[in-house]
Amino acid sequence: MQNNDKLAEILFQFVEKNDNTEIKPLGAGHINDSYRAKSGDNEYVLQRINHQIFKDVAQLQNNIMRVTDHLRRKLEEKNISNIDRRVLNFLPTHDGKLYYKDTEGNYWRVMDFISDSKSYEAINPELAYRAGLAFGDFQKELADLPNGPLFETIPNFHNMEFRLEEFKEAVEKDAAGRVAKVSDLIKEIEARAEEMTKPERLHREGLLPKRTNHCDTKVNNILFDSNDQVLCVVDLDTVMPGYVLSDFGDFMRTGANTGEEDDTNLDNVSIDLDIFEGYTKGYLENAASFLTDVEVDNLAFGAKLLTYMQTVRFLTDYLNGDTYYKTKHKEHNLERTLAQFKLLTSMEDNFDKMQQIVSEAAAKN
Ligand code: GN1
Ligand code: MG
Repeated sequence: MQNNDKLAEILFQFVEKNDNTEIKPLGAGHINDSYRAKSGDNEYVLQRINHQIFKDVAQLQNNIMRVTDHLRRKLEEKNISNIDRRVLNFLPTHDGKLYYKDTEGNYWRVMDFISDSKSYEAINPELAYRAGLAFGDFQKELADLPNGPLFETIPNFHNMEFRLEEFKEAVEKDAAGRVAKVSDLIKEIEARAEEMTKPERLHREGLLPKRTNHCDTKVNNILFDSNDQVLCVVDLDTVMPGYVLSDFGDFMRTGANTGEEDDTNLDNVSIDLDIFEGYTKGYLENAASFLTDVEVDNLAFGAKLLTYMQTVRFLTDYLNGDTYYKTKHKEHNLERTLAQFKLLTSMEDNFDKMQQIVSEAAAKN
Protein backbone atom coordinates (compact mmCIF):
# COMPACT_ATOMS: atom_id res chain seq x y z
CA MET A 1 0.00 0.00 0.00
CA GLN A 2 1.21 3.48 -0.81
CA ASN A 3 0.89 6.77 1.01
CA ASN A 4 -1.87 9.14 0.04
CA ASP A 5 0.26 11.90 -1.51
CA LYS A 6 1.84 9.42 -3.86
CA LEU A 7 -1.54 7.95 -4.75
CA ALA A 8 -2.96 11.41 -5.43
CA GLU A 9 0.01 12.20 -7.66
CA ILE A 10 -0.72 9.05 -9.64
CA LEU A 11 -4.42 9.88 -9.88
CA PHE A 12 -3.51 13.31 -11.29
CA GLN A 13 -1.83 11.61 -14.23
CA PHE A 14 -5.39 10.78 -15.32
CA VAL A 15 -7.56 13.60 -13.93
CA GLU A 16 -7.12 17.33 -13.25
CA LYS A 17 -5.30 18.13 -10.04
CA ASN A 18 -7.68 18.92 -7.18
CA ASP A 19 -6.73 19.88 -3.62
CA ASN A 20 -9.87 18.26 -2.33
CA THR A 21 -8.84 14.64 -2.96
CA GLU A 22 -9.35 11.71 -0.62
CA ILE A 23 -8.16 8.15 -1.32
CA LYS A 24 -9.06 4.98 0.60
CA PRO A 25 -8.45 1.23 0.09
CA LEU A 26 -11.29 -0.60 -1.68
CA GLY A 27 -12.44 -4.19 -2.09
CA ALA A 28 -11.15 -7.66 -1.34
CA GLY A 29 -9.22 -8.72 -4.45
CA HIS A 30 -6.38 -11.21 -4.04
CA ILE A 31 -4.24 -9.78 -6.87
CA ASN A 32 -4.41 -6.03 -7.60
CA ASP A 33 -4.50 -3.12 -5.11
CA SER A 34 -7.66 -1.00 -5.45
CA TYR A 35 -8.52 2.39 -4.02
CA ARG A 36 -11.59 4.58 -4.03
CA ALA A 37 -10.66 8.17 -4.83
CA LYS A 38 -12.88 11.20 -4.30
CA SER A 39 -11.55 14.19 -6.13
CA GLY A 40 -13.64 17.35 -6.21
CA ASP A 41 -17.12 16.28 -7.31
CA ASN A 42 -15.97 13.06 -8.97
CA GLU A 43 -15.24 9.56 -7.75
CA TYR A 44 -12.82 7.09 -9.26
CA VAL A 45 -11.33 3.66 -8.74
CA LEU A 46 -7.55 3.78 -8.83
CA GLN A 47 -5.86 0.41 -9.28
CA ARG A 48 -2.32 -0.83 -9.17
CA ILE A 49 -2.13 -3.65 -11.69
CA ASN A 50 -0.10 -6.60 -10.43
CA HIS A 51 2.40 -6.84 -13.27
CA GLN A 52 4.13 -9.90 -11.79
CA ILE A 53 0.90 -11.68 -12.74
CA PHE A 54 -0.31 -9.60 -15.69
CA LYS A 55 2.99 -9.43 -17.50
CA ASP A 56 1.84 -7.46 -20.55
CA VAL A 57 -0.08 -4.51 -19.17
CA ALA A 58 -0.42 -2.79 -22.57
CA GLN A 59 -2.16 -5.86 -24.02
CA LEU A 60 -4.24 -6.24 -20.87
CA GLN A 61 -5.53 -2.68 -21.11
CA ASN A 62 -6.06 -3.07 -24.82
CA ASN A 63 -8.31 -6.09 -24.15
CA ILE A 64 -10.28 -4.14 -21.59
CA MET A 65 -10.82 -1.24 -23.99
CA ARG A 66 -11.99 -3.60 -26.73
CA VAL A 67 -14.43 -5.23 -24.35
CA THR A 68 -15.82 -2.07 -22.78
CA ASP A 69 -16.11 -0.26 -26.15
CA HIS A 70 -18.00 -3.22 -27.60
CA LEU A 71 -20.35 -3.53 -24.63
CA ARG A 72 -20.98 0.22 -24.66
CA ARG A 73 -21.88 0.11 -28.36
CA LYS A 74 -24.34 -2.72 -27.67
CA LEU A 75 -25.99 -0.74 -24.89
CA GLU A 76 -26.26 2.30 -27.18
CA GLU A 77 -27.87 0.19 -29.92
CA LYS A 78 -30.48 -0.95 -27.41
CA ASN A 79 -31.05 2.64 -26.29
CA ILE A 80 -30.32 1.73 -22.69
CA SER A 81 -30.30 4.75 -20.40
CA ASN A 82 -27.53 5.50 -17.86
CA ILE A 83 -24.91 3.63 -19.88
CA ASP A 84 -22.14 4.99 -17.64
CA ARG A 85 -23.56 2.79 -14.86
CA ARG A 86 -23.88 -0.30 -17.08
CA VAL A 87 -20.32 -0.69 -18.31
CA LEU A 88 -16.96 0.30 -16.82
CA ASN A 89 -15.38 3.48 -18.15
CA PHE A 90 -11.57 3.70 -18.05
CA LEU A 91 -9.83 7.08 -18.25
CA PRO A 92 -6.74 7.70 -20.38
CA THR A 93 -3.74 9.53 -18.93
CA HIS A 94 -3.21 13.16 -19.94
CA ASP A 95 -0.95 11.92 -22.71
CA GLY A 96 -3.54 9.47 -23.98
CA LYS A 97 -2.26 6.17 -22.56
CA LEU A 98 -4.45 3.49 -21.00
CA TYR A 99 -2.17 3.05 -17.98
CA TYR A 100 0.55 4.94 -16.13
CA LYS A 101 3.91 3.51 -15.11
CA ASP A 102 5.29 5.22 -12.00
CA THR A 103 8.93 5.83 -11.13
CA GLU A 104 9.05 2.59 -9.11
CA GLY A 105 7.90 0.54 -12.08
CA ASN A 106 4.31 0.01 -10.88
CA TYR A 107 1.43 0.14 -13.36
CA TRP A 108 -1.76 2.06 -12.64
CA ARG A 109 -5.16 2.64 -14.20
CA VAL A 110 -8.23 4.69 -13.34
CA MET A 111 -11.92 4.11 -13.97
CA ASP A 112 -15.04 6.02 -12.98
CA PHE A 113 -16.52 4.84 -9.71
CA ILE A 114 -20.14 3.72 -10.15
CA SER A 115 -22.00 5.41 -7.31
CA ASP A 116 -24.84 3.84 -5.29
CA SER A 117 -23.71 0.37 -6.25
CA LYS A 118 -22.80 -2.66 -4.19
CA SER A 119 -21.44 -6.15 -4.56
CA TYR A 120 -22.24 -9.17 -2.43
CA GLU A 121 -20.08 -11.88 -0.92
CA ALA A 122 -23.20 -13.96 -0.24
CA ILE A 123 -26.48 -13.82 -2.16
CA ASN A 124 -29.91 -15.47 -2.38
CA PRO A 125 -31.50 -17.48 -5.23
CA GLU A 126 -33.24 -14.47 -6.78
CA LEU A 127 -30.01 -12.47 -6.94
CA ALA A 128 -28.25 -15.56 -8.27
CA TYR A 129 -30.87 -15.70 -11.05
CA ARG A 130 -30.12 -12.05 -11.92
CA ALA A 131 -26.38 -12.71 -11.82
CA GLY A 132 -26.90 -15.69 -14.14
CA LEU A 133 -28.78 -13.49 -16.61
CA ALA A 134 -25.95 -10.94 -16.42
CA PHE A 135 -23.09 -13.35 -17.05
CA GLY A 136 -25.09 -15.10 -19.80
CA ASP A 137 -25.68 -11.72 -21.41
CA PHE A 138 -22.01 -10.81 -21.04
CA GLN A 139 -20.95 -13.90 -23.02
CA LYS A 140 -23.70 -13.36 -25.57
CA GLU A 141 -22.79 -9.72 -26.22
CA LEU A 142 -19.11 -10.54 -26.58
CA ALA A 143 -19.70 -13.39 -29.02
CA ASP A 144 -19.40 -10.98 -31.97
CA LEU A 145 -16.40 -9.02 -30.69
CA PRO A 146 -14.62 -7.83 -33.83
CA ASN A 147 -10.90 -8.12 -34.70
CA GLY A 148 -10.23 -11.66 -33.58
CA PRO A 149 -9.79 -13.33 -30.20
CA LEU A 150 -8.62 -11.35 -27.16
CA PHE A 151 -5.06 -11.57 -25.89
CA GLU A 152 -4.56 -14.26 -23.20
CA THR A 153 -3.64 -11.98 -20.30
CA ILE A 154 -2.49 -15.01 -18.29
CA PRO A 155 -1.54 -17.88 -20.60
CA ASN A 156 -3.24 -21.21 -19.78
CA PHE A 157 -5.23 -19.47 -17.06
CA HIS A 158 -8.03 -22.06 -16.70
CA ASN A 159 -6.14 -24.94 -18.33
CA MET A 160 -6.32 -27.76 -15.78
CA GLU A 161 -3.53 -29.75 -17.41
CA PHE A 162 -1.23 -26.75 -17.00
CA ARG A 163 -2.37 -26.11 -13.40
CA LEU A 164 -1.57 -29.73 -12.55
CA GLU A 165 1.90 -29.37 -14.08
CA GLU A 166 2.52 -26.34 -11.87
CA PHE A 167 1.22 -28.31 -8.91
CA LYS A 168 3.52 -31.28 -9.59
CA GLU A 169 6.49 -28.94 -9.84
CA ALA A 170 5.57 -27.36 -6.53
CA VAL A 171 5.36 -30.79 -4.90
CA GLU A 172 8.74 -31.80 -6.33
CA LYS A 173 10.47 -28.57 -5.25
CA ASP A 174 8.81 -28.41 -1.85
CA ALA A 175 10.17 -24.87 -1.59
CA ALA A 176 8.51 -24.10 1.74
CA GLY A 177 8.97 -27.56 3.29
CA ARG A 178 5.21 -28.06 3.54
CA VAL A 179 4.67 -31.18 1.40
CA ALA A 180 4.79 -33.72 4.26
CA LYS A 181 2.04 -31.84 6.09
CA VAL A 182 -0.42 -32.05 3.17
CA SER A 183 0.33 -35.51 1.75
CA ASP A 184 -3.31 -36.66 2.10
CA LEU A 185 -4.56 -33.64 0.16
CA ILE A 186 -1.98 -34.26 -2.56
CA LYS A 187 -3.35 -37.79 -3.00
CA GLU A 188 -6.92 -36.46 -3.22
CA ILE A 189 -5.84 -34.11 -5.99
CA GLU A 190 -3.99 -36.78 -7.92
CA ALA A 191 -6.96 -39.13 -7.69
CA ARG A 192 -9.13 -36.62 -9.60
CA ALA A 193 -6.59 -35.44 -12.17
CA GLU A 194 -7.81 -37.61 -15.03
CA GLU A 195 -11.47 -36.61 -14.58
CA MET A 196 -10.65 -32.91 -14.26
CA THR A 197 -8.57 -32.61 -17.42
CA LYS A 198 -11.54 -33.68 -19.56
CA PRO A 199 -12.19 -30.20 -21.08
CA GLU A 200 -8.72 -30.03 -22.60
CA ARG A 201 -9.27 -33.43 -24.21
CA LEU A 202 -12.71 -32.43 -25.50
CA HIS A 203 -11.21 -29.25 -26.93
CA ARG A 204 -8.45 -31.17 -28.74
CA GLU A 205 -11.12 -33.46 -30.19
CA GLY A 206 -12.93 -30.40 -31.51
CA LEU A 207 -15.93 -30.98 -29.24
CA LEU A 208 -15.59 -28.04 -26.84
CA PRO A 209 -15.17 -24.52 -28.25
CA LYS A 210 -13.47 -21.52 -26.70
CA ARG A 211 -15.53 -18.35 -26.45
CA THR A 212 -14.92 -14.93 -24.97
CA ASN A 213 -15.25 -15.59 -21.27
CA HIS A 214 -14.96 -13.43 -18.17
CA CYS A 215 -12.71 -15.96 -16.37
CA ASP A 216 -13.26 -14.46 -12.91
CA THR A 217 -17.01 -14.74 -12.39
CA LYS A 218 -16.82 -14.48 -8.62
CA VAL A 219 -20.08 -13.49 -7.02
CA ASN A 220 -18.52 -10.19 -5.91
CA ASN A 221 -17.67 -9.23 -9.49
CA ILE A 222 -21.26 -8.17 -10.21
CA LEU A 223 -22.45 -4.71 -9.23
CA PHE A 224 -26.06 -4.29 -8.10
CA ASP A 225 -27.96 -1.03 -7.65
CA SER A 226 -29.86 -0.05 -4.51
CA ASN A 227 -32.91 -2.02 -5.76
CA ASP A 228 -30.78 -5.13 -6.23
CA GLN A 229 -30.92 -4.90 -10.02
CA VAL A 230 -27.71 -5.78 -11.82
CA LEU A 231 -25.76 -2.78 -13.05
CA CYS A 232 -22.71 -4.39 -14.59
CA VAL A 233 -19.96 -6.95 -14.55
CA VAL A 234 -16.59 -5.76 -13.20
CA ASP A 235 -12.98 -7.01 -12.95
CA LEU A 236 -12.23 -7.44 -16.64
CA ASP A 237 -8.55 -8.40 -16.35
CA THR A 238 -9.07 -11.99 -17.36
CA VAL A 239 -11.67 -11.59 -20.10
CA MET A 240 -10.21 -13.91 -22.74
CA PRO A 241 -10.94 -17.08 -24.70
CA GLY A 242 -12.06 -19.98 -22.50
CA TYR A 243 -14.69 -22.66 -21.96
CA VAL A 244 -18.12 -21.47 -20.83
CA LEU A 245 -18.11 -24.16 -18.15
CA SER A 246 -15.34 -22.14 -16.45
CA ASP A 247 -17.47 -19.04 -16.04
CA PHE A 248 -20.48 -21.06 -14.94
CA GLY A 249 -18.33 -23.02 -12.51
CA ASP A 250 -16.51 -20.11 -10.92
CA PHE A 251 -19.75 -18.40 -10.07
CA MET A 252 -21.03 -21.57 -8.36
CA ARG A 253 -17.73 -21.98 -6.52
CA THR A 254 -18.19 -18.56 -4.94
CA GLY A 255 -21.92 -17.74 -5.07
CA ALA A 256 -23.34 -21.19 -4.28
CA ASN A 257 -21.03 -21.89 -1.34
CA THR A 258 -22.88 -21.79 2.00
CA GLY A 259 -19.57 -20.81 3.64
CA GLU A 260 -16.66 -18.51 2.89
CA GLU A 261 -13.91 -19.19 0.37
CA ASP A 262 -11.48 -19.51 3.29
CA ASP A 263 -13.90 -20.72 5.97
CA THR A 264 -12.08 -22.34 8.87
CA ASN A 265 -15.29 -24.03 10.00
CA LEU A 266 -15.71 -26.67 7.31
CA ASP A 267 -19.22 -27.48 8.56
CA ASN A 268 -20.25 -24.12 7.09
CA VAL A 269 -19.09 -25.11 3.62
CA SER A 270 -21.39 -26.90 1.16
CA ILE A 271 -23.12 -26.42 -2.17
CA ASP A 272 -26.35 -24.43 -1.97
CA LEU A 273 -28.62 -26.07 -4.55
CA ASP A 274 -31.21 -23.28 -4.49
CA ILE A 275 -28.59 -20.77 -5.51
CA PHE A 276 -27.23 -23.25 -8.02
CA GLU A 277 -30.71 -23.48 -9.52
CA GLY A 278 -31.31 -19.71 -9.55
CA TYR A 279 -28.07 -19.01 -11.37
CA THR A 280 -28.55 -21.88 -13.82
CA LYS A 281 -32.00 -20.62 -14.81
CA GLY A 282 -30.80 -17.08 -15.38
CA TYR A 283 -27.67 -18.14 -17.22
CA LEU A 284 -29.43 -20.52 -19.59
CA GLU A 285 -32.20 -18.03 -20.30
CA ASN A 286 -29.58 -15.87 -22.02
CA ALA A 287 -27.00 -18.44 -23.08
CA ALA A 288 -28.95 -21.51 -24.22
CA SER A 289 -29.40 -20.02 -27.70
CA PHE A 290 -25.68 -20.17 -28.50
CA LEU A 291 -24.45 -23.14 -26.43
CA THR A 292 -23.83 -26.58 -27.91
CA ASP A 293 -25.14 -29.75 -26.24
CA VAL A 294 -21.63 -30.64 -25.08
CA GLU A 295 -21.29 -27.25 -23.41
CA VAL A 296 -24.64 -27.59 -21.63
CA ASP A 297 -23.88 -31.17 -20.55
CA ASN A 298 -20.65 -30.00 -18.94
CA LEU A 299 -21.90 -26.97 -16.99
CA ALA A 300 -22.42 -28.81 -13.71
CA PHE A 301 -19.04 -30.46 -14.22
CA GLY A 302 -17.65 -26.91 -14.54
CA ALA A 303 -18.70 -26.17 -10.96
CA LYS A 304 -16.70 -29.16 -9.75
CA LEU A 305 -13.79 -28.33 -12.02
CA LEU A 306 -13.41 -24.71 -10.95
CA THR A 307 -13.62 -25.71 -7.30
CA TYR A 308 -11.00 -28.39 -7.87
CA MET A 309 -8.86 -25.92 -9.84
CA GLN A 310 -9.02 -23.39 -7.03
CA THR A 311 -8.11 -26.12 -4.51
CA VAL A 312 -5.08 -26.95 -6.65
CA ARG A 313 -4.12 -23.30 -7.15
CA PHE A 314 -4.33 -22.43 -3.44
CA LEU A 315 -2.39 -25.56 -2.49
CA THR A 316 0.25 -24.90 -5.14
CA ASP A 317 0.73 -21.41 -3.73
CA TYR A 318 0.94 -22.83 -0.20
CA LEU A 319 3.63 -25.28 -1.31
CA ASN A 320 5.53 -22.51 -3.11
CA GLY A 321 5.58 -20.42 0.08
CA ASP A 322 2.69 -18.00 -0.72
CA THR A 323 4.10 -16.17 -3.69
CA TYR A 324 0.94 -15.58 -5.78
CA TYR A 325 -2.15 -14.74 -3.71
CA LYS A 326 -2.27 -12.04 -1.08
CA THR A 327 -2.52 -13.83 2.28
CA LYS A 328 -3.62 -12.56 5.67
CA HIS A 329 -1.51 -15.00 7.71
CA LYS A 330 0.89 -17.93 7.37
CA GLU A 331 -1.65 -20.74 6.96
CA HIS A 332 -4.16 -18.76 4.92
CA ASN A 333 -3.59 -20.63 1.66
CA LEU A 334 -3.96 -23.96 3.46
CA GLU A 335 -7.24 -22.82 5.04
CA ARG A 336 -8.45 -21.76 1.62
CA THR A 337 -7.40 -25.11 0.17
CA LEU A 338 -9.27 -27.08 2.83
CA ALA A 339 -12.42 -25.00 2.41
CA GLN A 340 -12.36 -25.38 -1.37
CA PHE A 341 -11.77 -29.11 -1.07
CA LYS A 342 -14.71 -29.44 1.31
CA LEU A 343 -16.90 -27.61 -1.22
CA LEU A 344 -15.69 -29.95 -3.94
CA THR A 345 -16.70 -33.06 -1.96
CA SER A 346 -20.10 -31.49 -1.29
CA MET A 347 -20.54 -30.94 -5.04
CA GLU A 348 -19.49 -34.52 -5.69
CA ASP A 349 -22.13 -35.76 -3.23
CA ASN A 350 -24.78 -33.62 -4.95
CA PHE A 351 -23.65 -33.98 -8.52
CA ASP A 352 -26.69 -35.89 -9.81
CA LYS A 353 -28.97 -33.16 -8.49
CA MET A 354 -26.81 -30.47 -10.08
CA GLN A 355 -26.94 -32.25 -13.45
CA GLN A 356 -30.70 -32.57 -13.17
CA ILE A 357 -31.12 -28.86 -12.43
CA VAL A 358 -29.11 -28.02 -15.55
CA SER A 359 -31.03 -30.40 -17.82
CA GLU A 360 -34.39 -29.18 -16.55
CA ALA A 361 -33.42 -25.54 -17.09
CA ALA A 362 -31.97 -26.34 -20.51
CA ALA A 363 -35.19 -28.09 -21.56
CA LYS A 364 -37.14 -24.87 -20.92
CA ASN A 365 -34.98 -22.75 -23.22
C1 GN1 B 1 -8.12 -14.08 -7.88
O1 GN1 B 1 -8.28 -11.30 -6.83
P1 GN1 B 1 -9.43 -11.74 -7.63
O2 GN1 B 1 -10.64 -11.85 -6.81
O3 GN1 B 1 -9.69 -10.92 -8.83
C2 GN1 B 1 -7.71 -14.89 -9.11
C3 GN1 B 1 -8.83 -15.80 -9.55
C4 GN1 B 1 -9.19 -16.72 -8.41
C5 GN1 B 1 -9.54 -15.89 -7.19
C6 GN1 B 1 -9.80 -16.77 -5.99
C7 GN1 B 1 -5.77 -13.21 -11.82
O4 GN1 B 1 -9.15 -13.22 -8.21
O5 GN1 B 1 -8.46 -16.56 -10.65
O6 GN1 B 1 -10.25 -17.52 -8.76
O7 GN1 B 1 -8.53 -14.95 -6.86
N1 GN1 B 1 -7.30 -14.00 -10.18
C8 GN1 B 1 -6.13 -14.20 -10.80
O8 GN1 B 1 -10.62 -16.11 -5.12
O9 GN1 B 1 -5.40 -15.15 -10.54
MG1 MG C 1 -9.87 -10.79 -10.67
